[in-house]
Order: sequence, then structure tokens, then C-alpha cells
Amino acid sequence: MSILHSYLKNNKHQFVSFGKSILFVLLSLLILQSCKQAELPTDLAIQSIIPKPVSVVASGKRFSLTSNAKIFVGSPELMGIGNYLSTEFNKMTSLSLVTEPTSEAPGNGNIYLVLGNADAKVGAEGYELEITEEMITVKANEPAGLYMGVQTIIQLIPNVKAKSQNDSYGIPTGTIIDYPTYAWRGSMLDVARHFFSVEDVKRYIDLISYYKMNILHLHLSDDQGWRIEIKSWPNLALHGGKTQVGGGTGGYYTQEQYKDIVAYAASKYITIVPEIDLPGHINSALASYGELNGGIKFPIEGGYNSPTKTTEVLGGKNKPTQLYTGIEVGWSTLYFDKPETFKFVNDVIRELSEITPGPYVHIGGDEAHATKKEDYIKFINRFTEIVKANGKKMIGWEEIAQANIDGNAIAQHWDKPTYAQMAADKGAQIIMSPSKRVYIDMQYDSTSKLGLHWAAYIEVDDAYNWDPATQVEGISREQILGVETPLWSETISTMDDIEYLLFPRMPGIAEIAWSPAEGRTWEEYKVRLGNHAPFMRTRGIDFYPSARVNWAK
Ligand code: TNX
Repeated sequence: MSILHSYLKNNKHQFVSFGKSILFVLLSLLILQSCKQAELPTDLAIQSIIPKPVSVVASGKRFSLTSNAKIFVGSPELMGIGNYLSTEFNKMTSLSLVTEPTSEAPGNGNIYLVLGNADAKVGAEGYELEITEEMITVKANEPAGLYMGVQTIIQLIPNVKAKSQNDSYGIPTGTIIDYPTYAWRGSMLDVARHFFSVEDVKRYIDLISYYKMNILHLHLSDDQGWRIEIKSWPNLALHGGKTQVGGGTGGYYTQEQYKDIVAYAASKYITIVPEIDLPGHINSALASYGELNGGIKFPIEGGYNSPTKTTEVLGGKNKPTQLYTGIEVGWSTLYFDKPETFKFVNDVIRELSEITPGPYVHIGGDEAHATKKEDYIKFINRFTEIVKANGKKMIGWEEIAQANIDGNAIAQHWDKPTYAQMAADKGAQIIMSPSKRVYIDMQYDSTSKLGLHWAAYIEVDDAYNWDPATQVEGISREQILGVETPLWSETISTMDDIEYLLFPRMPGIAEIAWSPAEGRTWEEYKVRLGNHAPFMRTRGIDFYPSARVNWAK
């Protein structure tokens, strides 16, 4: 220590001048670095794309996107995808790019979206994205793949709204080959506990679609509200849709509005999966048609609330119940021994199937605590036949494993591994929605202003740090159809509330469903997520700024 001290003392002058040169070198490096920044980005491999692509090979150059660029599509039916890209470009830059169909490869400076000549392994939803100094090309086998490639391009555009049409935007060069790990990449929105408008549902579709999700499951009925017009049983929506949790005005979708949602989702390669929750979670129907009431069971032991309603207040078997605005679960049931009940179920499934082009109908099947077990099993067996007769594939929450389901059914795991295993053993495919990981209605921590916490507090890393293929012992990768994050709406009633719970957790869940598990770690992901903040801000997404991530300014 004293040797160093006397050295410093004796060589003070040299040391100061040495310090100056260091400062000079550092400053020059800094200046050089900031000059380079203006030209960046040149490394495709360090871009913060979510979900992480399967393969990225950078070539270290830059494509300049200018106002002279056009978006060319390989055939007229792809115009919608080209126009979508143009609209998204416009949100982030000052560019308004024109989309045109073309039968041959366009010249330099343009973007080209074309079907065919993509690697077979990318399947229907994958794509190959090639960025050179001259051009951006997306190749895919199906339009859905081109759309997914477009989502990747959107994330590569610098999030700076430029001042003039003369500005250009640098996009790093290289090749991305990308395709999903799981076929089912979804989210569920509960429009029953609180009703959300068609506009809100469309924005929800936009938001999940940025992250390459392809399923929106709509929870259309529950004790508190019936949200879809059924022409043969009009009171379901007219009376059963009148209110919601907390006593607000509720609402429902007409069949025309529902078709509009379905078409909007289809334009973004998202399939709508409608759910009518049976034979429990059915009070809104029992209030509308008393003959369906199989006898409610209230209060519920170990429920959420100290119960304010009793069986007496709500109404007895075979009589209409009162509408319900609380949040207890599992206390209502359909009447089993009645032909009307199965006429009702068949009419509802038939009308729903007619307005749903997708292959699935979800029959709920969860928490039927007021239904006798032997009736429950018979109910699910009947629903299986009814859904099949209407040409659809049946999905139910994991409890349906207790019935005679087979390889035609899909079971959605949310709580009990034993049910999920039982369903898989019977040949059913499994959707993974483990409540401790992806119940996105759970609070982040005890201070979160919205959300429940019966399953867990779920911080952004908890929602990310798991692998569907190892989540439930005995259920292998091949038996898993995919991943879905349910947003139950007991505590939320506005789009802002929705965004607060979805972001920033949903993008990570979308990544679990899309990207190979081998390439994923929280340490690496959290950097990409932090860099993604400007993307969310540009879209007016009010995300929860978790302290576990460094958010880019
Ligand atoms: C459990 S998950 C439910 C829902 C509630 C949710 C609240 C499932 C199949 N049933 O009825 O809304 O918890 O987190």
C-alpha cells in the first residue's frame, strides 16, 4: 500500500497526463460509438424479437426503408396482409407505404411477401424472412405464415416517429427461419363476469396477435351473465345478460356482432373458441328459464366471500333464480333428469356451431360442485355426443376426464394434475393453463391494484419460467396441444384493466407456446422484454412496470 502511495506521489505529473490520455481515448470511443448508433442496427441477432425466433443468422449490413419503398404481395388475396404491415409501419414511422400485387420479384428497396419456396419444416404458420441491403422478402407456405413473418418485421422497425418523409429506417440484415413449437397458442377472455364491447375484444385480438397467438377463447356464459344471443332461447341474453359482477349493466353480443368478431379474428389468423360453461356456472340461464334449475347450493364452503346470498334468496329447484353479481363459484347446476335440459343444450350448441367456423366448442365442465358426481359424468357424456353431432371437436376443463372421453376430446389443465393425467391417459389432447403460472387474472404481488390471488401471486418471471412439456408428470410433449392464458374478469371492467394484467406477462406466455424450450432463459428474455417497452408504449399499452425488468426509455 505504501509503495503504491509513494509511487503515485513521485510520479504525479506523468500520472495526470496518463489520466488525460485515457480520458481522450474514452471520449473518442464514446463519440465513435454514438456515430455508429445513428447507423445501427446492423446485428439482426441482437434484436429483441418476442417470441424468440427459432433461428436467426445475422449478416451485419443494413436495409434502408424509405418513403420510396412499396410492399409487394405475390397474389391479390395477400393484399390484406400487406395493408396491415403498412398500417403498422405508419404507427411507428412517418411512412405511408403503398401495397401492390405483383407476379414477379420486385426491384431494390422494397418489401416482398410471397407464398411458396419456403422450407417445408416451417409448416402452415412458419416463415422465412430474408433481409438484404437490397430487399426484405418473406416466404411462407400459407398466408398465416406470411402474417407471422410480418409480425416479426413490425418488431424490427425502430420505434421512432420520424419528422419527415425523407427519413429512412435501418433494419439489420440476415435470415430468420421461424415456426411454432405448439399449434395452440391462446388466451381466454372472460366476458361473462364483466362484459366487454366488440371494440375491446378487437383490441384484445390485436394485442395477442402481435405475439403470434392464434386462439381466442371467449368465456361466453357464467353465473353472472349470458353474453351471446341464442335465437331459440331469447331470454338467455335478454334477461341473463342484464348485469355483471358488482351490478353493472352487463350486455351481450348479437349473433351478427359475434360473426364480426370471428371475421376480425380470422383476418389475423386467430380462431375463436366459444365456451358455454355447463353444467355448473349456469345461474344466468337458470334465472332466464327456471325449468332448467337443478337446485342451487349456496353458500359455498371455503368460497371467496362471506356469502350474502342463500339458496332461499336465489331461488329453488325448477324455479327461476335471481341474477347474481357476486364472485362465488361452483354453486349452480342444470337439472339433469329433464328432456328440456338437453333440448336447451342442443339448441345452444347448434346455434353456436352455426356461427363459429372454427372446429372447436368448449363446454366448460369446471367446478360443478352442485351437480351430483354420477349426473356430472352423464352430462359430459351427453355433451360429447351433442358437440360431435354438431360437427365440432369438444373441449372442456380438466374435470371432464372423469367422463368417457377419448382421443376426440381436448382437456384444459388448470388445477389438478391428476385430472390432466387421467385425460391424457384416455387419449385426449391437453391444453396447458396451469393456474400458478398463466392465470393472468392473478395479482403480480400483494400490492397489485387488480386481480385475485387464490392460485398464486404471479410476477412476470413466474409466468415465463416454466416448460409445458415438464409441467405435469406423465404428460409428454406429444400429448400437449399448446398453451393458453385465461383472463378471468371478476376484478376488471375496462380495457386499461385488461392491459394491466396482460402486460408484461402475456408476451412471455406467447413465447413459451411459440419458441423451443431449449433456447429460453429468463436472464436472456428479460433483456428483450425490457427493450420491448417502446413497442408497447407506441401502441398505448399501459403495462405493469415490474421491478424485475429494466425497461428501455
Ligand atoms: C377458477 S378455472 C375458475 C373460474 C374463476 C377463476 C378465477 C376455472 C375453470 N374456474 O370460474 O373465474 O378461477 O381465477
